[in-house]
Amino acid sequence: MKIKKYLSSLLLSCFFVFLFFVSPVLAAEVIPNDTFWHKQWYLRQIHAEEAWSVTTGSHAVIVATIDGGVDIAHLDLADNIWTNVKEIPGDGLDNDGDELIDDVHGWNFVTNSPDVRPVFKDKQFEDAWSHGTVTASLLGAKGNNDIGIAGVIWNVRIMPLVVLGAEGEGKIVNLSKAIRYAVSHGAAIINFSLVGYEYDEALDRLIQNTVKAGVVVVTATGNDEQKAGLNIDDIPVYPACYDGTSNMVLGVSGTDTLDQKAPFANYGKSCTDVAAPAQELFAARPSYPHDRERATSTVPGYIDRMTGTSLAAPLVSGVAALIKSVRPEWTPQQIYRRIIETSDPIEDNLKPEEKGGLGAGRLNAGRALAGLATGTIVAASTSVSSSVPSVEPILVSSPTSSWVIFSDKRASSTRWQPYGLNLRGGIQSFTLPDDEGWLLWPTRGGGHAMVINREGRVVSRSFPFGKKRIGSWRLQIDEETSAIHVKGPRGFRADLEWSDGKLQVIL
Ligand SMILES: [Ca+2]
Ligand SMILES: [Ca+2]
Ligand SMILES: [Ca+2]
Repeated sequence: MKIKKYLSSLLLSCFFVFLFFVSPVLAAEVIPNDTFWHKQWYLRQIHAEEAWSVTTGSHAVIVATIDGGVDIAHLDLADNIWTNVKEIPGDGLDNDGDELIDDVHGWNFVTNSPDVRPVFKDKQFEDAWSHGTVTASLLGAKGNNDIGIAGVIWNVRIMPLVVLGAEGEGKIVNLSKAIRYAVSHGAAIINFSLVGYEYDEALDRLIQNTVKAGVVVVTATGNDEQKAGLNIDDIPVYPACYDGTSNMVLGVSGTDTLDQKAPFANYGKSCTDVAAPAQELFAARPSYPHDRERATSTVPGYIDRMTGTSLAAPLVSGVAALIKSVRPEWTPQQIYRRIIETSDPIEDNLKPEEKGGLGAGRLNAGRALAGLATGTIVAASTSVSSSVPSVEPILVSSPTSSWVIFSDKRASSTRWQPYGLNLRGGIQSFTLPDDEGWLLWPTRGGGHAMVINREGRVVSRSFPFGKKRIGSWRLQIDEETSAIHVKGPRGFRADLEWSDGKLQVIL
């Protein structure tokens, strides 16, 4: 009897190994479907695809961008913009009692208004107009949404705090107000893509206290085109050099496509901790045209060949936010250390006078996130009878996603995300009889059951009980009756069989 044979051999070969995710077996990669992914060389440079196999972020993490105005309605940003839920929009009242009226999506400290969108002054200040949108998008443009670009973190809440006006300049008093706002409204990370050259004792103290309160502070080291980058050991820049007695802020210098120092990037041993791509980056810009000529000469809402350490800082902030989304309890110093220690050394690429001046090296998101998954790897081990013993599927499940890695120790690996990025809960697996492969079964929510063969190919997918299957589902083998049972919510029960290359419900 076919079912009987199948089930008994299934019993013999079914074997689970539970491993805690200590270090990744493979460098799994996630490639997003965003239109301009091919232009995002800088994300490949920092190994973002490997980081995304651990996490693509969480809306629990709030990152304040203390910067210029942000186009919060941009299709690639809108989903990731922070909302102050304690404030009722447009009622002319200060509902949350922070003395700011209608601060629903951050605050504009330049105009003292809730409108955080950038204002265009004239062509000369076009970079200032796009600055806040560019940095926010590099950090946290919605990833894998078929639109535009992917940010370093795909899911996050960006709190736009505007301190730079239409000419790209701002006042320290507003910077301080913005920092206090970020802390009191729950930001875990502050990104500064700005520098000043004047030391301010009160601001120094405020930043020290901000970091002591558990907020990560990431800041660019700045640019100087005339002098091919200043040595900030000689001419300190702030906030990058508000390090106090321990390393309180993460100073970020800039690199190019060849992991050399970007020509304009400031550098220096004392205040630079790490470097990240800063030259010729593709990013989002405000999606509304400021004039007709410009609107027809660029890709609407996006801009290419952006340059400056302002771009490097949000890449680092994005990685800090990815870490924070899987390790919310980590202190700023733990996160700094992680980013510094996992960066790729680039000393060999530096000129003699630059050596030691770009911190520990170029940001590596993949290494920074490696081993930080909060889920477990469930390895569906091959049995001794496997015809291809070097190949096995590894099921990875974390609170934010689940996927299958197909490992071939002889060569490369294949990877699927068969259940969608947002599946919560685990996957059960069963070895099929006669070396046919594995049956993978999502234990919660929707998603199809899937069969993969020994060569790692998907041979069958099905929704045995409909796509809207919800709740907790389990496959169980009944040893007495040799039947495979499905148990679902509210007492649902059914039996399954694998025959003719298909998973079928036995009616
Ligand atoms: Ca308010
Ligand atoms: Ca996108
Ligand atoms: Ca530092």
